[in-house]
Amino acid sequence: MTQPQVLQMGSLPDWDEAPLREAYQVHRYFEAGDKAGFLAEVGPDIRAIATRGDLGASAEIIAACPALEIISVYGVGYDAVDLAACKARGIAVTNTPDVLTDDCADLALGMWLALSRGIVPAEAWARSGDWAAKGGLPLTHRASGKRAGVLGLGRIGMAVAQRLQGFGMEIAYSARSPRAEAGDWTYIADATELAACSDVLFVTLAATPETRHIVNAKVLDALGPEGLLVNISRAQNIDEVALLDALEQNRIRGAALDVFEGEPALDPRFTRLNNALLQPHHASGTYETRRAMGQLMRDNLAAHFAGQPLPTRVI
Ligand code: 8YV
Repeated sequence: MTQPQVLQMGSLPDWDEAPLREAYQVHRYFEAGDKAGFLAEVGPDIRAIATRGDLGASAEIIAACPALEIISVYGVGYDAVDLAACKARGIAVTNTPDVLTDDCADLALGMWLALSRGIVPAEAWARSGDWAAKGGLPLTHRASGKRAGVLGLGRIGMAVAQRLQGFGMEIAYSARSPRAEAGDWTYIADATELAACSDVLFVTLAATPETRHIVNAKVLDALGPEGLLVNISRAQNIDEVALLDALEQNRIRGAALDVFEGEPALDPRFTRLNNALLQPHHASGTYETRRAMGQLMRDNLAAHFAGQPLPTRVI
């Protein structure tokens, strides 16, 4: 039997590459020099796209694959997949939720603690000899026992909030509607009002056209000069220019960011800031989680071609 043809959008760990190539005839889009020529040649036979959360699949790529049946995303975020194009043609889309929740929440908490307590500059202080030469590190700010706002109480937001409870935080959250599981946490639907009630604002929203730039200058000013911002979701949830302005003008105290517009290239303004903690989009980047993500991405493809229900279907 001929193997289904799969378009692979980006590199994957070896432990996913090998089984993918064993089960399918894989065409590696990311290695093609002439992308348009490559798509014109292989596109008509493609039945599945294996892609990553950060790469997705554009309307143009989907259109170049007229026999496409499924897009399997290695990642929980599917904002880079043109869902309208998929819906119009009945193409299934799957993602990898749950398996990465704990790692994303762990990193969010780690970034918050590192930012509040200046752990990265403190390490440099100890290592560089500044400690011996200049004395103790300038004082930092307490992290625990303050007010946290969780913007988007989905799976990851919930895991962040649960961890924050252990730090004695007063927790408020936004979501489409109040969540029964939120217990005594305060529901504040509006992002500006949530920021005004927060010492630290965690952005844990899935990116949609409605959430684009939801964290804007007004929200940042509501967070205020003592406030911290942590983003482990998607860059487009924040107006990055407004954030850079706020950080440069010390209108908020600091930001810890795992995601950037145009990543992996960063706006050079970020690299000049000493009140920002910058991370290379690695919230899900552990061996344990990445193995589970790869397995789930492949399980979705396998279920599709076996005519079985898809384990984690988006549409
Ligand atoms: C990426 C992510 O998929 O899950 C998501 O939505 O953004 C990440 O897990 C990962 O970096 C692989 O590209």
